[in-house]
Amino acid sequence: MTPAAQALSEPELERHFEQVIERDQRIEPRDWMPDAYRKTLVRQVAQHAHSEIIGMQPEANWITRAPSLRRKAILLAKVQDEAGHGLYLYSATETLGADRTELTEKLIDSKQKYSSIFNYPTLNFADVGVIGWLVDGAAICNQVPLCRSSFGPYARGMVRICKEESFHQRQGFELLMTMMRGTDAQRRMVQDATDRWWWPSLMMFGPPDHDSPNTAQSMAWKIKRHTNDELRQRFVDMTVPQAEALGVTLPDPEISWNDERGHYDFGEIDWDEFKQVISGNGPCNAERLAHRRAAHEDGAWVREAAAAYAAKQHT
Ligand code: FAQ
Repeated sequence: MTPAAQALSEPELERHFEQVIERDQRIEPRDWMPDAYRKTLVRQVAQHAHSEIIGMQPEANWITRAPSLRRKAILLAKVQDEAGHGLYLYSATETLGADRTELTEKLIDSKQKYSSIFNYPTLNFADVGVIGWLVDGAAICNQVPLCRSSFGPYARGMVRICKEESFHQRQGFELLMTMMRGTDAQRRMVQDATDRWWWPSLMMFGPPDHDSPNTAQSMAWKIKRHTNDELRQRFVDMTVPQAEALGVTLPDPEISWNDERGHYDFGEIDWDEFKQVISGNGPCNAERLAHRRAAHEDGAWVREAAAAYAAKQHT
């Protein structure tokens, strides 16, 4: 807190915070903020960071089996980008006073969530393309508005992350276009991957608005700029024409243009499946966490060596 702010009473600080939000300015780490604002940001940003790190696993599964050197180099770079996104986001939580080691422990002890989407398996190489197209596509739809989030470090981090995610989405689409121009077997692989990833991609946007405990307050604080359902609709509207251009069928017979609403209608999401996945019972939850836990333990010597080296610099 600046010396001038230190002289203000709590109600005055609160009024100042509200004015900053009203004027669409940014809250910065040293500014006064309500405890609940800090807490919800740490929750959302940590969960976002964990998602980027756990999200490396499904695609990394294909690095050693990529069909060409070019595809391997692209995939390797993409997976490394996700690690970078995790690091920017953990840094943003540290500006809020969180401790990255503690957050990692909460992740591997299943005390904090990560995105439901990364609990599904990647069964064939078309999954890599479909993750780029649908998963990065959904991530961009959700994250572009976060570039205007009220907390400065999060909003600024998101600008760079979104640029990289846009590139990821295009690489996924390009891979799928190439496969769709290939053999019948390749086209079947793309359709199969689309069938498996479509519904989980819609779940990435979170529960429906009437069942989303955090949305109203996060919107009032301008952490979130749109509701879960608004962003999900935006994603469907953007993706249906892309599926047509690719020549794949989205696995939902209820998708149809609604002239009156000016949007595509779509079918009911299986919210029971979503609840199962976020409570740890998805197809790959146990595998993803076991892998993350093992990587953490295997990296203990690196952390110790880095700490010893840092201590030496101070003597
Ligand atoms: N999965 O009240 P709401 C990526 C939880 S990054 C798991 O609606 P909120 C890049 C929620 O946390 C993908 N949990 O919550 C990439 C809350 O739990 P809690 C990650 C979910 O925060 C691509 C409870 O349900 N992106 O893909 C999910 O207002 C390719 C109630 O929900 C972000 O994290 C879910 N899908 O809205 C990487 C973006 N949805 O803590 C590798 C930032 C909800 O109260 C490869 N986050 N929950 O127990 C957000 O925009 C928001 O946090 C939402 C949820 C929209 C995800």
